[in-house]
This record gives sequence, C-alpha cells and structure tokens, in this order.
Amino acid sequence: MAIKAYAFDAYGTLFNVAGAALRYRDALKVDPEPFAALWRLKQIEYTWTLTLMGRYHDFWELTQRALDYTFEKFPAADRSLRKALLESYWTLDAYDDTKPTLKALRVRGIKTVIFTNGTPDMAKGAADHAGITDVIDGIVSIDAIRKFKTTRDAYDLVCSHLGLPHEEVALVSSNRWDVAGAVSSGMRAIWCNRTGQPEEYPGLTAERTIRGLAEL
Ligand code: LAC
Repeated sequence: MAIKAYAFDAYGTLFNVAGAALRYRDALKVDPEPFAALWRLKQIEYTWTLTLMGRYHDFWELTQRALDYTFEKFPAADRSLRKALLESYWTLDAYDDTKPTLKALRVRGIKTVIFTNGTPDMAKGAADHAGITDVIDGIVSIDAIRKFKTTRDAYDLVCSHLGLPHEEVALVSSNRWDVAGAVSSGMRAIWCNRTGQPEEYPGLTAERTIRGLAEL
C-alpha cells in the first residue's frame, strides 16, 4: 500500500539535539558530546518510566530535570550555562536535509507532520526557527494524551489526526525504539539512522533504513 503521509519525529530526526550542547563547546568546560548524550538519555528515560507508572510531566519539565541530573554527573561543567542550554532547545538547528525533503514531499502530494514527545510550544518554536512551519501540515504532540512514545496510544493519535489508517502512515525517526513502537502499533516506519547505530528490536523492523532524509 502506498504511503500517504509521513510523521516525522522531531529531536534527532528533523532537529539536531546534540547541537544545543555543541554550541557551548568551549564555555561548558567538559566534553560536550557525552554531556549531550547523557542529557538526552535521561530526558528519554523519564518519558518511558513516567508513562509506565501512569504519570505525566511534560517534555519541557523532563528536559530540565534531565539537564540538572547531567550537571550533577559532570560537576566540572559550568552551571551558569543552564539557562542558555535550555533556551537553545527552542532554537535548535534543523539538519541540512530537513527543509528540502519536506518541500519535495509536499510537491509529491504527501502529507507531513511533526510527531513528537515535545510540547506543542517546543515543537512550534523549533519549527519556526528552522523555517519549516509553512512546509508541513501540522504538529502532533503526545501532550494531548499525556502519554509518551512508545505507548500504542501515541501512534494511534498521529494516525487519527491524519485521518488515515496505520498502513498508510509512515513514522520517520532516528530513534530505533520509536521505530519499534510505530511498527508494533501497525504503522509503517522508516529508520533515519544518521549516525550508523546498530540494529535492535528484532521483529519490529523498519521497512527501510536511510542515512539521511534526502533518501526519502
Ligand atoms: C520526539 C523525540 C523522541 O521528538 O525525539 O518525540
């Protein structure tokens, strides 16, 4: 069956999350790569654990908690950057292939939405900053259901927003666990494996693996 719509994960797929810490490479006083990786890991861990517990705090709150944890683990890091690091989340850079791909899909008559754990404000902030708001058909945030990916309800939400059956909507995500969640719900999925990560989640496999969005 043909894919009628693509639901794009935001962070790490359209927008470069690691870029937030890299902007402060010198001022941070610690290696920004493991710092950014731990910040991201904790942010996502909190989404999974809270949803398993049936609890919810929005992604902005969890992004702050994860950053505070990361500062505790990197005592040499300059805490005066806390505000700037958080603010950079609202102005993340899009990857170079983000806008051209979204434009090309629109020309082909395929619908595109941002489908994210982020709050609607965070996603809109990043989309406006990246200049892609006009080339997408909307933003779907799990904030509407107060449950994070990979609950089935999240994937059902984006398909119902699009008014399409799961078999006609493909998630595009750089997060392998997100791909697994989409496939498990009956959606299609394309893994944008930008950084050459190893395969995981056997049995919940993407129908295509790409190295960048231009391959779409
Ligand atoms: C998102 C995170 C998981 O945008 O990247 O949903």
